[in-house]
Amino acid sequence: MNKTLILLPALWLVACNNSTQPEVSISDKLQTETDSFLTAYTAEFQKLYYASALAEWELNTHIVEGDTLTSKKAEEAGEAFAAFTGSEANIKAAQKYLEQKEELTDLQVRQLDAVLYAAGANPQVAADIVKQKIKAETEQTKKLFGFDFKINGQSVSTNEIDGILEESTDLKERLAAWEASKEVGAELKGGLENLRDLRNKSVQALGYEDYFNFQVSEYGMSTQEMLDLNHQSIADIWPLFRELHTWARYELAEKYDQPVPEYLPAHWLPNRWGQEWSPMVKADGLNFDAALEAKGSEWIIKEGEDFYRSLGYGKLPETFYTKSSLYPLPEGADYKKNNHASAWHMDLENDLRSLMSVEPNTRWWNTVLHELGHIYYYQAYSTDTVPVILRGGANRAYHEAIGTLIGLASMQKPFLLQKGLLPKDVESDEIQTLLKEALDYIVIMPWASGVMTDFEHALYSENLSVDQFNQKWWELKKKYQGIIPPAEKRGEEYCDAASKTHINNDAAQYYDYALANVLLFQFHMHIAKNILKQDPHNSNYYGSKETGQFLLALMAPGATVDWKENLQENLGEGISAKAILEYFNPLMAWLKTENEGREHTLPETV
Ligand code: X8Z
Ligand code: ZN
Repeated sequence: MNKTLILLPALWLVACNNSTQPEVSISDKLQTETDSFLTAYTAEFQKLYYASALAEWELNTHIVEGDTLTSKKAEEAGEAFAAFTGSEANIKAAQKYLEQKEELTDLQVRQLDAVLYAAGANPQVAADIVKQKIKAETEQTKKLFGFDFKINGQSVSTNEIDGILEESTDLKERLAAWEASKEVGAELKGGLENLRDLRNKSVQALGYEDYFNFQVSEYGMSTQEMLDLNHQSIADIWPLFRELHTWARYELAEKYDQPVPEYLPAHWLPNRWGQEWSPMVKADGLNFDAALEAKGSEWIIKEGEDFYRSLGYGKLPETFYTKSSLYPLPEGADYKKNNHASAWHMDLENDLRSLMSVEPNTRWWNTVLHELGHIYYYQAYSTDTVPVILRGGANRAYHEAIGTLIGLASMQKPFLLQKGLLPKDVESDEIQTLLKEALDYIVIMPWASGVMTDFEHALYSENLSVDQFNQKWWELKKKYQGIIPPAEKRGEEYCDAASKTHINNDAAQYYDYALANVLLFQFHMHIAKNILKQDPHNSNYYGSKETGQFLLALMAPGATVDWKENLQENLGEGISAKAILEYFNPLMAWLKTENEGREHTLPETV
């Protein structure tokens, strides 16, 4: 995830009115006053943001059982940031200037809106709730990432669990790994219920309907519009997903030598949440795990940087390498770290870091490129033309799209051949390649736009009862993903939703990934067809400065622009699933033939 402008709160400020000359127009005077307010606000904001990011970084990279000092520091820094951004003085000042927004510049209005949005997460009127929320969030992070996953009493890392789910054909072993991965959810259930209430109450104090609505509002959309957009995207890709689901049931039944199940048992799939299924395709010419293994983890990161540099971007600052936490902890370490990948814009300038546990395999290759996408995005808008408080994506989905786009490009054959990651004489089957891609990029859609989005909407906007958390979760998994629990029922003693990182620490934003997926195919089709003039299924971005410039035009303005306008300007179209459908269109005919005579268990429409 992208750890920027995550609204961590307030000193108060008085805007100074230093201009009284009569020849200055009202508008000039107001603009000057607004600028002084924003300058003073920004300086304090950035200082407190950095302090809070540093403390959060420590909390996420050095988790020691029984240590309370690190979390105390993180809470204090979070409270200082919350107190500043949520202060009544800042809210009043921003509101006062916005009353005369016609007299202000667009950039000033955007910054004042950002001041109010930042206040929304931590309003001083709800100071006690905000304090409790910060504490509860810190506790949840510690529990989530300090959790000791165990299979048959033996501690295992999440990388090891993922390895079993990707590789093992032993259903007993798979079940043990899947069940082990869910234990953490039960532990986090109470915390999630508490956080739901605290998150809702914090934002309601400033007039948002609930926390889901607060997060959606950053897109300039209503809750209903966001739900509609997500449901429409699922409807658009549903016929293809339904074929993939049918294909997967038959394929996996054969692999495990089992009868074909009506729905997919969760432990059959190569991912803890069934969100991406591409490891199911192991065709020669598509598998470069062995090549990556030989190159090693450091090489993957350097090669990732090299890819971005080939597009015309600069070197990463030395501190990226010295301050990031890029690899798994050494065996026997007496502390733990956050096991989910993220990118951090620590000071909203040059202190750029990533938190990962890179191992040399395809999954991490993609994740490295994804995280570097965030890092290069941070660099793109850390310029004089983008005010510090607008250093975010045009929207959050844009931020998620860039790195995943480069991940997609980096898996196409011409690039892999150029890098020597595939042997020169490799035979590859285009349909198998497309199938492998669809098992990630199509399969994630009903998960992200459906299961995650509807669950968090139910949680925050509909106040889902705590004794229905797991029931709701599995109802949505079945409806959208066609996935069922390994055994008859997963009762309310579990909380499988809370086994997903974002449910705990990146709340009510997961549709970002679904929208990113839709957008990135729009970007990709444009790049392949109009810039590279290559087949979108066999393209090579490497070395294309023009592609770099195109992506820079999306990234460099940060949040100083309206995302819908930016999309129109750069692509001449609005957000639409047309591109992703066009890309995967050739696969549909193949799947239909493969699935002929097979029973489809998902309905024709969702
Ligand atoms: O969380 C991530 C990134 C960090 S921003 C690794 N992703 C989602 C996930 O893992 O659930 C990337 C795709 C979906
Ligand atoms: Zn991300």
